[in-house]
Amino acid sequence: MVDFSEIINAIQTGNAKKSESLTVEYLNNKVSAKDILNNGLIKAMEIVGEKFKNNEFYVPEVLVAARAMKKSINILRPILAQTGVESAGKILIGTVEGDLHDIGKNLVHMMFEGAGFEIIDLGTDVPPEKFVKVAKEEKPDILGMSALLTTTMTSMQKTIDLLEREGLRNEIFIMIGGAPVTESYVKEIGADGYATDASSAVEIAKKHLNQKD
Ligand code: B1M
Repeated sequence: MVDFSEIINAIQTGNAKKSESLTVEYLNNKVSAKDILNNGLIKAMEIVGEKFKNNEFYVPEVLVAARAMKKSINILRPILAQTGVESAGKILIGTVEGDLHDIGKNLVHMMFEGAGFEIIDLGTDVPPEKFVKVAKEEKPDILGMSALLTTTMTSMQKTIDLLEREGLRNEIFIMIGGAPVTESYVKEIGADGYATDASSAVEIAKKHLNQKD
């Protein structure tokens, strides 16, 4: 059993150089990319997520940890693709139309990436038509929408309505989030799930995908 405490520590402290060099070192020592991903990178981001939830970490710490994790993922990605490691699920994510806030959405993206999900990130100001077009093409397990403005959160409803009209609604688990979004808004617009923070978003997604299996 390989001891991944060094890389877990490097990621948690946002030491991207160390995380990168340790990843290369593990690979040179014939540790599998899958092992490094599951027991090093994902483990580290789980701890970061937990600390964020408990207010032991704030946004800057999460961002630097995610950046370190990304350095390692970039090294592992081509190897993982070759060895056909299954992703935890596919998520299509974006900030809704008219809304340019993306700090929270990017955190959600990074936590999903850290948890082994395949992410398609459409960025900000994403109109319902774009969400639906890409959902048709990519067939994600989950559609995640983020909104920070009370004036733009209505676009979530428009996206769900369009998915419904296009016959895709029941194929996809729809998650929403962002400061003005509430549990009752989920029911109001007919979404499936809501999370107050990035690590809870991953927990909810995993729970849903496990139930589906
Ligand atoms: Co804007 N802004 N802003 N802003 N901005 C707010 C949101 C606001 C509350 C400030 C205020 O007035 N007190 C207010 C909204 C009022 C309202 O609608 N109720 C506001 C406004 C009005 C505006 C403008 C209209 C200002 C203007 O131009 N007059 C304008 C709109 C531009 C536009 O979008 N069209 C605007 C612009 C901007 C900046 C560009 C300057 C900048 C954004 C930069 C960027 O994102 N790249 C900005 C910022 C930074 C903020 C504040 C200060 C911070 C938002 C943030 O990043 N929070 C914000 C005030 C505040 O919140 N204190 C404010 C940190 C982030 C980690 O939290 O995004 O909530 P959050 O994400 C969390 C959770 O919500 C959750 O997980 C994340 C991590 O834990 N989550 C999800 C988020 N998405 C999720 C999705 C999920 C699950 C969980 O599933 C899919």
